[in-house]
Amino acid sequence: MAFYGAKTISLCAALFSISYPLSAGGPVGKTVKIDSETQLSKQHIEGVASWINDALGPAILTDTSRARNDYLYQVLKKLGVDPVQSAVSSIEKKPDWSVVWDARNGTPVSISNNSRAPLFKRAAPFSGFSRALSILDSGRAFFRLSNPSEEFRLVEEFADETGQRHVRMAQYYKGIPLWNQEVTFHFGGGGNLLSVNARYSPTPADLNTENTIDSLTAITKALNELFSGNKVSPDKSEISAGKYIWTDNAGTVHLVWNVQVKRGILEHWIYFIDAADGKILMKYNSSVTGRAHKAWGEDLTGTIRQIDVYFQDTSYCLIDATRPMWVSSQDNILGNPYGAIWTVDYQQAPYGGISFRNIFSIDNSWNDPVAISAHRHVGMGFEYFFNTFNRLSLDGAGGTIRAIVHFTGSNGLPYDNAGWSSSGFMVFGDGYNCKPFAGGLDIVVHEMSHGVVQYTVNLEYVFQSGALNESYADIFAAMADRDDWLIGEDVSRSSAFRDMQKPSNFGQPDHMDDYCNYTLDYDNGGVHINSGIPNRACYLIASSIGRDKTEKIYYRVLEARYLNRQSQFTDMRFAALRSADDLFGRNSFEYASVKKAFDEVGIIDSNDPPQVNGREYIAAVKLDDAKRIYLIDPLPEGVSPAVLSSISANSISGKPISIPDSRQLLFVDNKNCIRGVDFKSGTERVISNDGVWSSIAMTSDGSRLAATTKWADSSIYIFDLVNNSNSKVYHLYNPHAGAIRNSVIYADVLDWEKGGRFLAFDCKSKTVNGNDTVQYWNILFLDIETGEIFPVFPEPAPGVNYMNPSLSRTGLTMMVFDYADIENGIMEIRTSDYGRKVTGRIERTGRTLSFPKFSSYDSSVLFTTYVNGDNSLRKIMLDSQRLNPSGQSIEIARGFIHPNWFVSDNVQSSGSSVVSRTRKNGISSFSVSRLKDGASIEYGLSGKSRVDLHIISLDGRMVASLYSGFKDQGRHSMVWTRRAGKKSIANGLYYCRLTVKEDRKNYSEVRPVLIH
Ligand SMILES: [Ca+2]
Ligand SMILES: [Ca+2]
Ligand SMILES: [Zn+2]
Repeated sequence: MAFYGAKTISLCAALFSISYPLSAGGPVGKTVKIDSETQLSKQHIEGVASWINDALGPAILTDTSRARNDYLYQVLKKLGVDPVQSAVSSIEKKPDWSVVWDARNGTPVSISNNSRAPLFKRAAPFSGFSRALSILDSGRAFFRLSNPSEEFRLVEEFADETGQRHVRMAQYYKGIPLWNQEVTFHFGGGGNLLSVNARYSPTPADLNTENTIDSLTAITKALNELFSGNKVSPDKSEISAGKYIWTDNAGTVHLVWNVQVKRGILEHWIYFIDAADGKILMKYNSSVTGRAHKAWGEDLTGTIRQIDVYFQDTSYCLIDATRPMWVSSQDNILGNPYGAIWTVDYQQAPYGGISFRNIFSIDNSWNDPVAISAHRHVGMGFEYFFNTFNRLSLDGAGGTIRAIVHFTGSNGLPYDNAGWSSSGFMVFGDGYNCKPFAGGLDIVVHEMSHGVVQYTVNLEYVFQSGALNESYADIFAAMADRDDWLIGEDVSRSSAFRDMQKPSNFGQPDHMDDYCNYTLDYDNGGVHINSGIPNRACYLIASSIGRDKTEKIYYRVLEARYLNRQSQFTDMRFAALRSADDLFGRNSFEYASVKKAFDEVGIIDSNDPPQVNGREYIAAVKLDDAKRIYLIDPLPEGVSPAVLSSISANSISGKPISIPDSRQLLFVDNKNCIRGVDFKSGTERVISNDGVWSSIAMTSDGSRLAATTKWADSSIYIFDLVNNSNSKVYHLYNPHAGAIRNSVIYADVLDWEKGGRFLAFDCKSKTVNGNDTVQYWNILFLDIETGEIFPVFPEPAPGVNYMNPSLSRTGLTMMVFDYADIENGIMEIRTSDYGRKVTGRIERTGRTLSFPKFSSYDSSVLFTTYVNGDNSLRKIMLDSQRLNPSGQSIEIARGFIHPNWFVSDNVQSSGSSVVSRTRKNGISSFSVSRLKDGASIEYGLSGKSRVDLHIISLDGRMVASLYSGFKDQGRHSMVWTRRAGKKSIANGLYYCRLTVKEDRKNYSEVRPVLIH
């Protein structure tokens, strides 16, 4: 048997010679390159690029995800300068914990345990405060504190009804309080730490607390400023001063005099005056000038309701400042409140633009029932999400919820609808065909839920993903307004808008067989129509397991991000099942109920992975003498491995294979040439016969190929296959502050971020440690638009190596990589979400580099490890955060290395896609022409059928039924005028929908019609 990498393990040998003698055979090592200063010329690169372009054909360029790059750029920029980089190494020791950091000062603001906390039946007596102090003390470096027990004082400690114990502490330094700096610990009944939330400062050790101005000087400063040019004397004012350590918005601490001046009943000025030089650092009129009040007013049902309003200056307005998200000190409450529920008035202003004003009352009497209903219903919606899911506001972060009432439609009439704006507010019209929309709790929660969806999985508002967005809005609407499954029953002048129990009551399909394949110009592809199908699935689940469990399953899908922006109905099935699995287990009745419900509406398990035609396969290099590439079926009952390449792959390189799309596989052969294998035809060809290449990676749109050479040339070569003259050599450098800039020796593994602008790579670098020159591996990002290089991790400590990065396939800021800490003998696969600055651990790999790769949907990781003298190709499922595993790894095959996932429809898959279902249409013709106050309609039928003709508003509500009944084969026509129905329809654009039922299947077509 030939052991893989016999010549290539010198790094490994070097790595492990410190703590591990390298055993015979040995694990896969890192690339060793020829020591050479050789560099290819730009001219040469352009030549290669044009060969590749010829060989591959034009780039597909369908990917529009470049927009993400700005975000990624910001993330990377921050990584480069952020003091919280050290987070990675601290939390690496505790992979069960997630930490969110204060970007200003590098302190943790949230620490939470990812694993389920053990349950304790009875609370054991313990002091949460001393436990909290000892945790702070044992993690001084992590918390950035020097002497926690002197720096924190207890504010309150209490146990709640579940037995959890909560400890709130205030921060001090040398006995001086830090202004509003707090840390709160939460313990389970057994004393186990559950979570921590905090806003505090690192110990301000550099702060000079001596030689300050005295309090009188500070007070004089404040009064001079406040009363300058003012006739009112300070005599009537209440004045106090106290010494604090105050943190400004940039996170810098100052020793200050906090001077407070109360003047009259409306002013309470707070000054922060630098105790060193008397400078006024900040001042504001505290919220004492305004106060939350209760008020009463009549709502749209004629009932007197209690609401929460806000008093400031001389009047009251509809700002609810009583919610737990309310921010106590803010300076523009009437203009832009934080953490409020804020109802404002559009005043029926002309359509277009957003102009609104506060709804005021001088004497706290209220006489606008629309505003009262809106304010109250938004409050109830807030409570629904907060009490049911502990969700703080729509964005989950306490953002103000804005509702605009008395909105105007584009036809100049009162808006006959309600809406959510992606800018983060809701509008409610007073209605024309309908009653004022704010009067429906389900309508209000429907719009709020669009906000919750936007701030979580942000489903794109077209076709199936849009229908899922609509469905989610209806689902929470029906959960908050829990007495029925109707939507809009309190607003509609007939019965309702939609019925989740029986969607067909309002012209919606309730089974995939009746799915309406509308084009984008009709209701964004039927988002308000086809939502009937997932709506009914939800209803069926709830009728089996109850609403309480159902809403938890649906909310977890959002919270765990089990859907993507373009998720389809089948993905909703997978997501709901996954969520039910998390909450109740795979063998539970709840799981089975979810499955049954989706089956019943025809959203079936198609065996197709979501969003892509085809299945996931693996291509890997077989570790025999020939080292050819094989196709491996990851399914347990799948086909056995089959040869893909006739030529040996370059197994010395860290990444010899790149599969940008389902068309073909590129690889570097053992002569350092680039070759391609076409999946469809099976043909193999030479793409570059240069004989110099080592690792390759192509962008998913096929527009760029990155490569390294066999030389230690400190370079990455980018072939731009769209614009050849942009092909370039990037000379690598070390971006860490204080590092030797030209200390990068060579790069090995390459991987593109989904958008194709940023390339992650690992590189061998050198550093000086005392008298020794030490070599180590690190992971960096190259921005190919600017040539800038960003670090992902802090400069590795001695003995630490970051290697073999693989990035998220779906556009998350996720990376999976090999981590080797030689000093401490740790070798493991780790994950990092460098956007959120959290890390996880996948698996310890003993002494093996694993070359991990995300699967096509980031749901699992593929890697190799060295087991019993052979390389085991393994797969491990990830949890919802994609940070930690959700189970044990399983072996897929033996004797393979360098695995790569890809999706192909090349091999026959066992199911058919739900969305691609084809069917014949019973409608042979359909035309609608406009008449004054109506329309003339003509249509043809290919057989005797049941026919429904409806007028539908732009958002899919049926506003008039023109005909329902059977019609014979042939042509039919009718004239309809709007006065013919019982109720009138406002001027505007509508759709005429013709639905034909044949063989128990509905076929629908729509035509626009202007009614005027
Ligand atoms: Ca109701
Ligand atoms: Ca309802
Ligand atoms: Zn909606």
